[in-house]
Amino acid sequence: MLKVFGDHNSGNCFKVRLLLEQLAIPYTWIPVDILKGESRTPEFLAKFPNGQIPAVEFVDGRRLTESNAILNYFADGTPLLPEDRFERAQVLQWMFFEQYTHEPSVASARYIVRYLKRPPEHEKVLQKRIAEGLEAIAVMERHLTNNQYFVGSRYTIADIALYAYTHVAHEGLIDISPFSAVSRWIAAVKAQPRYVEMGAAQSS
Ligand SMILES: N[C@@H](CCC(=O)N[C@@H](CS)C(=O)NCC(=O)O)C(=O)O
Repeated sequence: MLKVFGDHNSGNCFKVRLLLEQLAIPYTWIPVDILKGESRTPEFLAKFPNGQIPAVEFVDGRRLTESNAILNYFADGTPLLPEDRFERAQVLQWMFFEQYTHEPSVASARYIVRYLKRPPEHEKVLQKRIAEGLEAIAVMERHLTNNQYFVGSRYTIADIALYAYTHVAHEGLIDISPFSAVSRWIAAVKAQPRYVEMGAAQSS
């Protein structure tokens, strides 16, 4: 069976789990504790040289990393990745935004608070990440004020990529409640068929 190496509390890993659940693709979840260095062992690095999760291993031995690359692979040929060439590029546009602008601030603030327990020596960086995170959420708000979803008026993997850390942004002390369009969109993602909560046990 397909193996997914991940951490149930990681947003990047949650993206993969949410998509596999929504597409009803069976998989085995293999927990990896990054704080214990389990993604940096010689065995893990031999399989996945970048030493990060999520990482997937197919039955035939092929492997894939980078959450958004994994989403693109599994969503290909499904309604969650548009066939139209321009819309596909728009999906990538938002996924690159997520990785370059959104995740480094929103996920990083959450990591400092939730995983590192907000040590005083990280406070300056935390405040910077919170400010940057709010700017990223404001970009989403501007788009979602006039659009129901990120691409093509329907739910795609661009929504999954951006939802993962946005819906838990408060865990990094980023308050998204003033952003009404983002809040409405979060409710719309939660209402999607076969939605699962982050951190929940795997069902397949
Ligand atoms: N760009 C990567 C980021 C993956 C990433 O940052 N993974 C974190 C957990 S969320 C990790 O493995 N950290 C452990 C480490 O870097 O040693 C993706 O989207 O998959």
